[in-house]
Amino acid sequence: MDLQMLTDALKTLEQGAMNQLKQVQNEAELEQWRVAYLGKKSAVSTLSRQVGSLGDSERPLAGERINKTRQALQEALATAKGTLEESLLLRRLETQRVDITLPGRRHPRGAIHPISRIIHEIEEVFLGMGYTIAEGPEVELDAFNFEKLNIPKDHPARDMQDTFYLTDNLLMRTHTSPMQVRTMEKMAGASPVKVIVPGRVYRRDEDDATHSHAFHQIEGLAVDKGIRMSDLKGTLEEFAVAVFGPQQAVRLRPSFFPFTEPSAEVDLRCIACGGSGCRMCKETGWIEILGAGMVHPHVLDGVGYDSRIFSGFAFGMGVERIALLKYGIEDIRMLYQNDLRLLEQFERIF
Ligand code: FA5
Repeated sequence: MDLQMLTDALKTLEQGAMNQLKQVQNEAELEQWRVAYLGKKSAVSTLSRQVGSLGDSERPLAGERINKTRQALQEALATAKGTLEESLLLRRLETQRVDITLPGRRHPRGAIHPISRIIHEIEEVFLGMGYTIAEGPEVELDAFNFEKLNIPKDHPARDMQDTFYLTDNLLMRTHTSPMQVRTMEKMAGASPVKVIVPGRVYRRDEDDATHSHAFHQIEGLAVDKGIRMSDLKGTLEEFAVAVFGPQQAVRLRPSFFPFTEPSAEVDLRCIACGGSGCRMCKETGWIEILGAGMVHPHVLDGVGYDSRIFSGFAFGMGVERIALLKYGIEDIRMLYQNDLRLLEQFERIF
């Protein structure tokens, strides 16, 4: 081996390396190339170990040429690496392209159910009139649902409110009126009482367009000295105007409830026809929404209010009926079917 041979070998080596580098397609191949041409066992390393066998005058020159070759290879490696990374990045950008003009993914958001909505709305109206809100049990004692409301066992009024019994004395409440008794017993003769009670109630009614076996009521109760029937009417008129608008009117018809005297059924002027008569109001111009009356003296005395000093009014409204009227829904069953086509019409509040 002399300097000339070494120089030729380096030249061939460099040419071969450069040609091969052009074929490199990916990082693994580039690494193989690096190990082959610049690694410890590469041809360059082998040649550099042979420098020792050259004469003194040739050795520095040989070292210099070897270094030059190594340097050329290293530079080529760096350039190739840069090019490769760039092309890989371009390929990735091409395949993983993000279309920023695509519409975003919609996250479904809930809306308040029309029944809850109308309950909230009615609560707001009565809170504004100084009422508080209470809730009572849906599984109720016969005593509260009937007896203390002046409906003894075997009273014919029970027929109108048949229900689901758990035991002889325990039943699914048929109305929110038991909360009249519970509230007054808790207040034990103190006044004034002004409370509304929203909640679910149950009856053995056949389901149809206006009846459900489970539905909602809002009970109202006001007890104080000197409360009169005109207070009841004024309160209900204010409620009707707040929920249905300034044109709304209410009508009281004589009725019977064992726990109120006098008693009334309260009608709203028909929302659909404005009172002229249509299918919705069965041509009467009015739609019944609640039962009401002056709290019966027996009930007051039974819960510790002296009926010679105190008087009060109470009402129980059917929430579904009010929702049907307010939102123009034709069948009460639509409120329970969870059909999104109906529910999506209500403004999303969350
Ligand atoms: C009562 O339930 C009495 N507790 C109301 C009351 C309270 C009177 C306080 C006096 C003093 P009634 O059975 O009429 O009354 O029902 C009241 C309202 O509930 C009805 O006007 C109606 O709007 C609604 N309602 C009654 N039954 C059903 C049913 N099966 N499905 C849907 N709504 C009903």
